[in-house]
Amino acid sequence: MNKIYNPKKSDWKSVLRRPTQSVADIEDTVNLVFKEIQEGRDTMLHKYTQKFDGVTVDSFLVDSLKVEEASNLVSEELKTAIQLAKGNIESFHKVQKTDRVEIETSKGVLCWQEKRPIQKVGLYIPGGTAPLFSTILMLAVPANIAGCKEIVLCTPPDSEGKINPAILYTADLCGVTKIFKVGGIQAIAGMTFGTESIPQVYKIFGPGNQYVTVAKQIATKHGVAIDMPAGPSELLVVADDSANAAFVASDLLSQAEHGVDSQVILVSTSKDMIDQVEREVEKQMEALPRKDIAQKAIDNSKLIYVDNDQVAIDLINEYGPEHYIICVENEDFYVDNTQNAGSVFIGNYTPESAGDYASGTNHTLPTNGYAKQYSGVNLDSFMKSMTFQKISTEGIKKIGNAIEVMAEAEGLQAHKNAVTLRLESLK
Ligand code: HSO
Ligand code: ZN
Repeated sequence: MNKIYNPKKSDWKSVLRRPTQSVADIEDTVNLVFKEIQEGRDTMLHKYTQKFDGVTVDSFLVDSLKVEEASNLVSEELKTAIQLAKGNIESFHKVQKTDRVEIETSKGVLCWQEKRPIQKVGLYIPGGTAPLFSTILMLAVPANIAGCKEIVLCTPPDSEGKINPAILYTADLCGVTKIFKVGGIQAIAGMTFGTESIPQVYKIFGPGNQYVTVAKQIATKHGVAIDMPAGPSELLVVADDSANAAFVASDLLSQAEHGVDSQVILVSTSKDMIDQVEREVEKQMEALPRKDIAQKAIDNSKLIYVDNDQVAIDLINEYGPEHYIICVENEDFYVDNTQNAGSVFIGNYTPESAGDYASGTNHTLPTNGYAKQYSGVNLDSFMKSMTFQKISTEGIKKIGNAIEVMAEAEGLQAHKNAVTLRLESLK
C-alpha cells in the first residue's frame, strides 16, 4: 500500500488519480457491433454471442419453466437472505415517492408537476467472476415501485449456455418481465435498437466491464438514456484512533476484491491507525479466495495521513468517493461537511457490505468522481417529471399581455397571435 504523508494541495490531483482505462480502441468494436445488430438483429446477436461468449444459445429469452427450475437450485438460506434484503430495499425506495406539487402562479393559472414511470427499462447484470444477483434487487425493486411496465433483464450465458440460478430466482422475485440470455456489447445494442427477441427500451441501467460501459455511452447517441457513466468500484475510509483497524481493513478489502482496478483509500489524522490498518490488510488478505484480485487493487491503494479534519474533508470532497465510510470521533463534522460522495456509511458498525446487499440503500452509485454531479440510482431514476398547466379565462387575461410583449420582442409573431386571438375572443 502506498503511504503518503501530508500531501501538498498542488499534488492532490495526482495523489487521488484513479486507475485509467483507455476507451479509444474499444469504441470501434462497439460501433461495429451496434451497426450490425441494428441491421441484422437476432442473427447478429447469435453471431456475437458465439464470438464473445463462445457459446450457442437456441433462444435468448429464458422461459418461465427454466426460471421455476432455478428456484429449486437456490438454498432456502439464500432465498431468506434475498427476501430480507428485498424488504429493506423496498421500504427505503418506497419512502422516496413524492406527491405532485401544485401552485396557482397567478390567479387562474394552475401549474403542477408530477412523476410518471419510464415505461420500458433495461437492466444489465454482468456474468464473469462473481454473479451479482444483488444488483437485480437494486434495479428491479425500484423499477417496480416506480411502475415501469416493461422491465427487461440481459445477462450473459456461461460457457454451457446457462445463467446462475440465483440471478434467475432474484429476477423473478423482483418482477422482471423478461430475462434474456445475452451479454456484453450485443446486449446493450439489442436493448437500444430492439431485435426480434429483445424489446427496445428507453433507459438502460447496470454495471459492466469496459465494453459494456462504452456500449452504454454509445447507446445514448441512439436516443437511449443510461443510469450513469460507470467505472471501477471505489471506497474511501476516513478513520482516527476511535476506529477499529481490523474493521477498516476488512472494508478496504471488500472493495478491493471486486476487481484489480478497484480503488481503495484510507484518510487518517492518526499515523498509528494507518500502520495498524496496513498490517491488518496484509493479515486478512492471506485468507481471501479472491486474494489475487484484491492484492492488485491493494497495490494501487493509498493510505493518506493529514494533519487535521479540515484538510481531510477538503481532500475527500476533492476526490468524491463512490462509497465513503466515516469512523471518527468527530463524526458530525464529517457528515455535515461532506459535499461529494455516492453513499455514506457512518460509524464502526456500518460496513459498506451492508449497503451492497441488505440495509436498503442502493449500491448502483457514481464512480470516477462523478459523485460531484450525479446521484446514485434511486426511485427517481426510473421516473421522469412531467409538468401540467390549466389556464382559465381569468388567467389568460392576467398573463396574456406579458406573453404578447415578450413574443413581440423575440420577433415571434405566431406566438403572440396564439394569445391575441384568445384575448380578443373574450372581449
Ligand atoms: N460494491 C458494488 C456492489 C456489490 N458488491 C455487489 C457486492 N455485490 C458496487 O457498488
Ligand atoms: Zn461491493
